[in-house]
Amino acid sequence: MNDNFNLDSSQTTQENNSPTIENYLLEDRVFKPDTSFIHQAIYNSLDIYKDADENTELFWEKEAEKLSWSKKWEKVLEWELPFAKWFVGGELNVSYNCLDRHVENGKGSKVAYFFEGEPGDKRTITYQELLDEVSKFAQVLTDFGVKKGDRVAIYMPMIPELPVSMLACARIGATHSVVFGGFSSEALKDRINDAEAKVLITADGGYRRGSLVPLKQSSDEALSETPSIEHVIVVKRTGQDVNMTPGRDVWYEEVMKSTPGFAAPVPVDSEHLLFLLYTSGTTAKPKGIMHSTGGYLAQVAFTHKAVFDIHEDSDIYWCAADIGWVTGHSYIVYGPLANCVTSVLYEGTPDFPDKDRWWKLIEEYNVTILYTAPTAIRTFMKWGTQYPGSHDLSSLRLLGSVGEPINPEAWMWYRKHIGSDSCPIVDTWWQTETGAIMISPLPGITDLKPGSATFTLPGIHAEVVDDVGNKVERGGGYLTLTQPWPSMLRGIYGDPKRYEETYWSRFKGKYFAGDGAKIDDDGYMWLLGRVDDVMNVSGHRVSTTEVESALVDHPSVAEAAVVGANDATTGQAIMAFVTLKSGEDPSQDKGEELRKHVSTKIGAIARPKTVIFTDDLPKTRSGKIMRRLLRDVAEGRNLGDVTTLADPKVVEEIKNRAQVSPQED
Ligand code: 7RM
Repeated sequence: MNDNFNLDSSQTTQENNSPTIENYLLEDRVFKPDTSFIHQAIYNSLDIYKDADENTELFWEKEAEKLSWSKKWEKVLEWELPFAKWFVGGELNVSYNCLDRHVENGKGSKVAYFFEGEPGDKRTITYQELLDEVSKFAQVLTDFGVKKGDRVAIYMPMIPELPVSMLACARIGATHSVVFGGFSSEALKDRINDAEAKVLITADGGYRRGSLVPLKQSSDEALSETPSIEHVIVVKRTGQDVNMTPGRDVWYEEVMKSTPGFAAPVPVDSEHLLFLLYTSGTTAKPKGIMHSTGGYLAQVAFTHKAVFDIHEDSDIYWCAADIGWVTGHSYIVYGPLANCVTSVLYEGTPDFPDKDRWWKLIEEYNVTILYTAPTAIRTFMKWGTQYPGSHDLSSLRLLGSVGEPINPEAWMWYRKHIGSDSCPIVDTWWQTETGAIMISPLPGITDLKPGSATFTLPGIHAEVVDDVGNKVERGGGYLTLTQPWPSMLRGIYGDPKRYEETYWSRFKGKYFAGDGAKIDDDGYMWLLGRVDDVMNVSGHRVSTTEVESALVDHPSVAEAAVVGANDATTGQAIMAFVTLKSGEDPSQDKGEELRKHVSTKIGAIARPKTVIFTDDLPKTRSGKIMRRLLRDVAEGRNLGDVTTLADPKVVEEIKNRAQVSPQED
C-alpha cells in the first residue's frame, strides 16, 4: 500500500533547505501482509480509507451506530474550534454497551477477563459475572451518595475490581479519575483535589515484584488533605494491616454483601464526562484530560476492532499496559469490552518470579494478540532470547506497540523472537489527549516498514508542518491534527484557557501534538519523539529517535537515549546513554565502535560526542525515557524532582558514570 492516499499532495509549501527536523534514517525493509492474514482480516480493502475520506462525518456516524443508544443524536458533529461535540443530543450508557448488551445477546457465559495476580492466583470472570459485580457496585456507590456528574477517584492495583469500579461509575453517570497505583500519596492528593472527588476506591495494597505496595497507607496520607472525600471503599487484596477510619472507610467485600439490589444503567448525554485522566506534562501542575462518552466509545471500539483485527469468537487479547494509563482505559477496559472480547489481565511485572513470566502467560492462555510498549521489548532484548525461546508462543497472530517510537531493530526483534517471523506488528501512535489510536497500520491492508506507524487511520486527518505551520510533503516537521475526531479530549478540567494555549495556539486551526514526525518518499509517517527533545547540532535539527535507532541497530545494543548537551563549538553536542545486551561488555573501544556505527548509518553530524554505558535508563512510570533528566546529567545540573521516575537509583548511577566516562577530545 504505497499510494499516498491519505496525505493530500496538492500543495507543497516547504521550499527552503533548512528543514524543521532533519531526515537521516532510511529504512527500506517492507513487510507485506501474508495472503492468509489478508483473507481472514476484518478489514482488507482500501475502501475503508476511501469511504472515510469522502465523508468523514458519515464514516464516524456509521461506527457510532454499531453502539447501542437509548436516544439517537440529532447532529453528528458540532465544531467550534477548539471545542467539539460529537453525536449531539444522543444518549447512551457505556456500562450497558460494554456488558448488558452482550449478555442480552446470549454472551453471558463468555469470558471477559482471565485474571492472573502476580503471586499466581487466578480468576476467570464472565460477562454475566462482570455485569453482576458492576451493577452491585454501582448500587453501593449510589448508596454512598454518588450521583451523576460526581467525580470518583480510583487508586488500585491491576485487579478485576479496577475495571469493575470504572464501569460502576460509568453505569450511574459518575466521572472516574484513575490514579496509577505506582504514584505517590502526594500525586494522589493533587489529583483528588483538582477533581474534587467525593469517593476514593482503593485497596489495602498490591503486589509488585514480590513485595507489597501500601496503597491504603498512601491513601491515608493523601486523605489528610482532601476535604472533598466523604467515603473510602477498600478492596482486600493482600490482607496486609491497614487503618480503617470509622464513618469514612468501608471494606468493598462487606458493602457488596450487605447492599441489596443492583443499579440499572443510567443513560447520559453523548458529551457527558466519562473520565478524567491526569497527565503530568513536564513541570506545571498535572492536566486533567477530559473524555466524553459517545465519541470516545465509538472511536475506541472501532480502532480496537480494526487495528487489532479482532475476531470476537476466537481471539484471546492481551494488552500488557497498566489500566492507570490511557492505554489501559481504552484498550484493556472500554475497547475490548465494547467489542465483547476475551482479555488477559495480569497484575505484576514481567520478571517475577522470573524473566519469562509473560511468555508463560501467553502459552498458558493461548494469547493471540499482544499489545505492549517499546520499553518492554527493549528490556526483553537486553535479557536475551532464551526467555521467550523456551515457550510455545505459536498462538500469537498479531503484535502491537505503543508509547514511544519503536526502533527498527527492536521491531525486527519483536517480530522474529515473539512473532515467529510472521505476525504483523501494528505500531500505534496516539496520546492521552487523543483518547484512541490515530496513526497505525491496518494489519490486513498496510505494507509495514519497521519503525513507522505508517498512516493515519480512516477518519483521521493529520499534517506534518514546518515552524510557521506550512504543510511539509516530504521530510521532517511537527505533527498536527487538522480535523476534530470523536475521542478527542474535551478540555483540561477546570482550565479551558490552558487547553487552548497548550494544544491550539502553536498552529492556527490545528491541534499540536508536541511530537516531531517525518514523511518518507512513500508517504509513510515516522514519529520522531517529543519536539522538546530535538537537538541542535551546528544548526542541524537532529531528532533523538533517529540517533537512538541507529545505536539500537548495532548488534550489541539493547537500548539507547541521546540528548543534546550545551557545547561551546557546536551549540549542542550529542551525548548517548547506552544499555548493552546481556553478555556484552562496555569498553572504550565499544564506545568508539558505536560512534562510528552512527556515523556510517546516518552521517557524521549525528555521531555522539560521548557514549556512556549504563545498565538502565531513567523512565517514567509508563516506560517513556526521561531525556530531560539525562540532559541535566549531561550538563551537570542539579537533578530536582525525580519522584515520578521508575527507579530513582538509575539517575544516581548515570551521574556517577558520567563523571568517569571517556569524552571525545
Ligand atoms: C498512548 C500514550 C503520548 C506520547 C506521544 C508520543 C509518544 C505514543 C507512540 C509514540 C511514537 C508511537 N499516551 N508515543 N505512541 N511515539 N510512536 N507509536 O502513550 O499520553 O502517555 O503519551 O507518547 O510522544 O505524544 S501518552
